[in-house]
Amino acid sequence: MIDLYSWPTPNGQKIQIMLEEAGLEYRAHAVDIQAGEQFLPAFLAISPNNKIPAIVDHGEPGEEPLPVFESGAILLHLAEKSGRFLPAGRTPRKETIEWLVFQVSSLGPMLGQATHFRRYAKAEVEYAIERYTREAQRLYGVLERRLDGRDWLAAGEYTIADIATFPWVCRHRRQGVDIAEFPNVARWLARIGTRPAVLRGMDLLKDAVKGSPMDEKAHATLFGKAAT
Ligand SMILES: N[C@@H](CCC(=O)N[C@@H](CS)C(=O)NCC(=O)O)C(=O)O
Repeated sequence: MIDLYSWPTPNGQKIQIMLEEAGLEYRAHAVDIQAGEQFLPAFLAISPNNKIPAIVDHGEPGEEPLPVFESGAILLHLAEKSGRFLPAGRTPRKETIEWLVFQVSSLGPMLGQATHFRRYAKAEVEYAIERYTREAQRLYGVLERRLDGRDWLAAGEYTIADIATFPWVCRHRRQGVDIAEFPNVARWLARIGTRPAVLRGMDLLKDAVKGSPMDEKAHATLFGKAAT
């Protein structure tokens, strides 16, 4: 059994999708990051960077519960546990890890900044909007070239690299990206977006969000002094 601590943001949804795809048994717990639940000591004990997602894998009977934080580490852990979505061959495994790391270290942080300055920043900072929107468009160009003649990002099959990337790229509008300019990416999005496990993973915990508006208090919790 796995305890999942999440919130339906792109980083949370990666793990929600993976658990659904791999058919692993899990219990989902909402961590309301807009209400500051990520700063509670019990959550910090599993996720010291006060961010979702995190899991506790209870493993086999007799094993110690294993906490894991950072979405990339969680995806690798779940892929190894389930034996799915991380091919074993030398080159396919290397490619999958490369595109997973590209997502967690380049794509996610930059698309996050584009969204922040376009949608959440209190002041309209033109320089930051331009800088991060341009960077988002450049990164979509990287994906577009990679998906030219390929159905999947790595290894010639659906892997944790695709699972990690999908919940970020499906939010292209708020990142200032016109997906029509990236037809290979648009086709890849459509290919993944109809998978039943992806739909279930994307929907998980959505009801919890309905009771947690993104108001002044939530903004201060996420982006104000409390967040430092
Ligand atoms: N590098 C982390 C990033 C996780 C992350 O940024 N989580 C956001 C939601 S998408 C969060 O928990 N934010 C709450 C906060 O910063 O206080 C990962 O990939 O797991």
